[in-house]
Amino acid sequence: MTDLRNRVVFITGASAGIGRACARAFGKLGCRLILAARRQDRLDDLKKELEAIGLEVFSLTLDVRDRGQVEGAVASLSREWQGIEVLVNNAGLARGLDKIHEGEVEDWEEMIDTNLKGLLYVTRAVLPGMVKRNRGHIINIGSIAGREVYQGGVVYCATKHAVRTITLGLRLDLLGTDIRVTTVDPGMVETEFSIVRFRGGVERAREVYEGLQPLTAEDIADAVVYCATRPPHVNISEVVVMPTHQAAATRVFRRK
Ligand code: NDP
Ligand code: 8X3
Repeated sequence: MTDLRNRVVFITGASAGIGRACARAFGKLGCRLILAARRQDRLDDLKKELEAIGLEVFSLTLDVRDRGQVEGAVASLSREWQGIEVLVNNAGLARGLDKIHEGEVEDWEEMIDTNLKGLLYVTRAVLPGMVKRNRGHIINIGSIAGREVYQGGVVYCATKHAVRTITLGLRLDLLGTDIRVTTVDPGMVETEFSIVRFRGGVERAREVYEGLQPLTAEDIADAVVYCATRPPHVNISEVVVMPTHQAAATRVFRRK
């Protein structure tokens, strides 16, 4: 097992859902946590909660779409926070479920800027330090949307296919280093994801999970921590996690 006690774990999108669950799960291992997201109040609450159990937490109010902000934030980390051991590239979102010919270009741009460009900006800022230290682990949160395409989800799926390509490419570019690269690709997880996708449409979001037991954010955090804690010579390349009653993105069994 890799002992991550006192190691620095940097999680993007830590203010909700999978990112927040990862923060708590790595916290249980005694990691030091850099938590990034745009909603500072959420980060403050989580920081307080984790500090109350004795953890060291550094919160970064950060929009991953803003390249300057990302570069500045990583460059200005103080010495004790610089040695990032695990980067969880989790920040991401879907907007809308429209067919391409009816889609909103602004929605496409937001998804591409966040899921693809944002992930690249953060990786570009953090990775040189890992290469220099010849240690580290990048864990990308992909999706089954990176492995299949569904109607109305083309641009979201394209961004997640790109994440998968980046994961595969990173593993090639980092060959010969001791840095590990993993993608964790979930099916349906009940978080704020669908509420964000439908711009606050709580009822529509609820229908997504109706009649089936979706994954929880904690289920995914569990998989992420599993990957991060394997012995250093073991790289879990890909993990696909689905609810038992989901066979594919749009193939689910729902109890009436
Ligand atoms: P949530 O909406 O619950 O959480 C998304 C997180 O991403 C929030 O913390 C949000 O923080 C952050 N975020 C969004 N945009 C930005 C930004 N521009 N800069 C910084 N942080 C940002 O959704 P999930 O937890 O479900 O999603 C996490 C990841 O999991 C995403 O990459 C998603 O694509 C992926 N995923 C989700 C699945 C699901 O069914 N839920 C399935 C497969 C993959 P804030 O708004 O405060 O910035
Ligand atoms: C989120 C899961 O099924 O909406 O990545 O693509 S899905």
